[in-house]
Amino acid sequence: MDRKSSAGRLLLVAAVLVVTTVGAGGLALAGKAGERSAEKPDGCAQPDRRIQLYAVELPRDPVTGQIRLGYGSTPDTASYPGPTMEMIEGECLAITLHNQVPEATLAQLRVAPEHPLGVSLHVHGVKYTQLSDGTVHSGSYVPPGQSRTYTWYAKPRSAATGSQGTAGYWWYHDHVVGGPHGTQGLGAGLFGGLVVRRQGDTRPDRTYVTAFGDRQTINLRRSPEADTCDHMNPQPGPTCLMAKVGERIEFIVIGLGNELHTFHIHGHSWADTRTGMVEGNSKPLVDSIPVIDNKSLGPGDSFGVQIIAGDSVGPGHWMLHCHMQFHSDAGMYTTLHVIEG
Ligand SMILES: [Cu+2]
Repeated sequence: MDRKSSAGRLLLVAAVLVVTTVGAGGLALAGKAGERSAEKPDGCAQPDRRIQLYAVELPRDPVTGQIRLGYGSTPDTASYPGPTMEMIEGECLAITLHNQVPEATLAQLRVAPEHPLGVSLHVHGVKYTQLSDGTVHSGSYVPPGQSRTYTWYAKPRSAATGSQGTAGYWWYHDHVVGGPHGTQGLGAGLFGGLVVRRQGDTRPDRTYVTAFGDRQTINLRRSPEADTCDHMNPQPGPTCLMAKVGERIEFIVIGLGNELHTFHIHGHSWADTRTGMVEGNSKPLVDSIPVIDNKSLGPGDSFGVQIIAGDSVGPGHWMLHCHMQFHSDAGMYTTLHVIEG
């Protein structure tokens, strides 16, 4: 325990040094007019916010015995999926990733002996430079025991330039563990959700990530492991999707792996828009947007859904599942537990 915490302190010191070095380099580059920074995307001279992220080894899967890895805001809170990231358009976020996964574990997951050992952070949807790509290809990964700072920019929408902005529902994941596409890192648990909001967006009361993956899993678990809620006293978490009647619930839905799935919730529906909502009551607008309760999800896809828990249907244990019948039959389902507020 002592050894672990002193190692943690050393890592923290190392991370501070890395951040300082990268920060200084970025400043120097940004100081020269017209020169593009190697560390930061255009429009992101200085991070608005800095956070820490740890990649750690977790206890093995209790059912399959597979190696499990997770990202966490602290080493002790790492999970799969990892912490949900939230950004506002216009924001620039610096994330320092600390690789605490044992070298021997990474070696076990490696599919070719010449592939380097490390973990990384690769993100969808927002802007980043090659140095924050999170690949072996660009050298932007973290060897065991080391740290690296990644910079993400939630570029805003601009009517003037035609830029569509980055608001939406995205995800982040490892791209290095096992092989050049991070397939083994993803399969072990190194993934999480990202939501980029626009100023003025209605904020949900709760956000859950559901990643639909191979072997008929949701967040790498099949039912009954996908739902560990105590029905009398549910505590929200990756394996306990709960809400109070009337709360606005947001799901970040992610397609992992190689197969097609669908996202379906009983008793609830949503508008098929960026946020799952339609603002205003203009009939042409309202009629142009379908209201759905089932949406297809391909590998690498992500989307968001917002619902009002128990809206007109009340409390209950509402099934949430893939509607490919052989997937749901094999355990690709969980429950949204809606309780009285
Ligand atoms: Cu499925």
